[in-house]
Amino acid sequence: MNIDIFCRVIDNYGDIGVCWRLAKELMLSEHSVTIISDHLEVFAKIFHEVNPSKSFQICCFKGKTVRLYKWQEQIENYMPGDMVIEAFACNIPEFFIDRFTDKTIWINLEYLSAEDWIEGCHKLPSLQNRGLKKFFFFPGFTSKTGGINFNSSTLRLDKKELRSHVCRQLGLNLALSDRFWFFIFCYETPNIKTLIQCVLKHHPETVLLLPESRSTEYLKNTGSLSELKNEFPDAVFHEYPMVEQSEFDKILGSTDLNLVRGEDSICQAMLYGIPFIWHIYEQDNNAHLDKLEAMLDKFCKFTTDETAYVIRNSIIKFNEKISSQDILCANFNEFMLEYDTICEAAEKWSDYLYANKNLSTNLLKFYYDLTERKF
Ligand code: TRH
Repeated sequence: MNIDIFCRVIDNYGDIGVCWRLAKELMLSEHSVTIISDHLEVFAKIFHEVNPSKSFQICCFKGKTVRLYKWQEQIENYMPGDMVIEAFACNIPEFFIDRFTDKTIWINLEYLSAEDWIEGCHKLPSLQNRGLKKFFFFPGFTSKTGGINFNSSTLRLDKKELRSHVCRQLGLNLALSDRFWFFIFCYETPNIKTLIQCVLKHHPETVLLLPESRSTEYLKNTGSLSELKNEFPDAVFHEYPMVEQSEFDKILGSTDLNLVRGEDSICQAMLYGIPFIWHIYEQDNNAHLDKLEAMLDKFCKFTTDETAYVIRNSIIKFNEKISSQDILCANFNEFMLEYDTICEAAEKWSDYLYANKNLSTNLLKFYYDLTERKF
């Protein structure tokens, strides 16, 4: 089947990150994918084959090809695919809609949420001009949603092997494999430093993986990084440039703790079954806090009330703008003390998410159900 994915980059890497991950999974299921995006520079950071100066190109990934157009208001002779995915209500160009046939399935891929209301809206059609229908598709955490966006080939690889691979890729000494590993990719907040201090009190020889990112810049610009290096001389603070998304996934899977941010990185972190702290992307009217609470409600069902309390306190407090550093420190300390129990909960949560199948599988099933073809 031919599938088109339209994506506008609002900010950061998550918009194109979600689309690229979905595209890869669809490509590996033998479908022919075209991505149309307005910000190829951002795409090139997570997929190095992309040449941002080209308006059209064909790129290769694991022996499959993907067609890539720079977003434009006209693409001569381009006919829409069988399924057209409009990511995050990005408003696909009129000329393109004009070429839809009565067989075109138009999907509005929404943002991920753990809130219950999405189950009621998932798969609903919304009527458009000319009698066309656009179907809402919501990634989510239950079987009544579109599931989580993940690549079946990269997840659940053996952690030891991943660690050796990451050591080679990032130029880390293999002897560091036995230490506690902490990956940090979040937004700007003083709470990062407090969390690092707490982790390092428990594991002074931690390897901290610090990708080129807003959080690493923040740690450097505020002087926190040099202070931490002085305070914890046995820790390894490893800064490195951004890597391709498939390598990013392997790094997440090789650690003992992930501090991650937008919907794409948090999903991968959860699927590895490793303890995580979610620094959620901030939205107007604190809408993000409802999303965070909703996710915690679901995740915490996989552990005892005591551990749930510790997890909630640590993650919610991390996301508060003005947090007392003493309280945060006490919460993170509890988190580290409960670490083994949190690992068990994270593993169960990951198993549960896997059982709901991934976004690509659920989307294809929806397409085939709609068009009454066999899956
Ligand atoms: O980058 P994010 O903060 O993205 C977003 C956007 O702001 C978006 O508008 C918003 O809707 C969304 O968050 C919730 O965080 P996210 O989603 O985690 O995406 C990061 C992507 O960057 C992810 O696909 C992984 C990728 N990445 C790499 O491929 N290599 C790297 O080295 C790093 C650090 C990230």
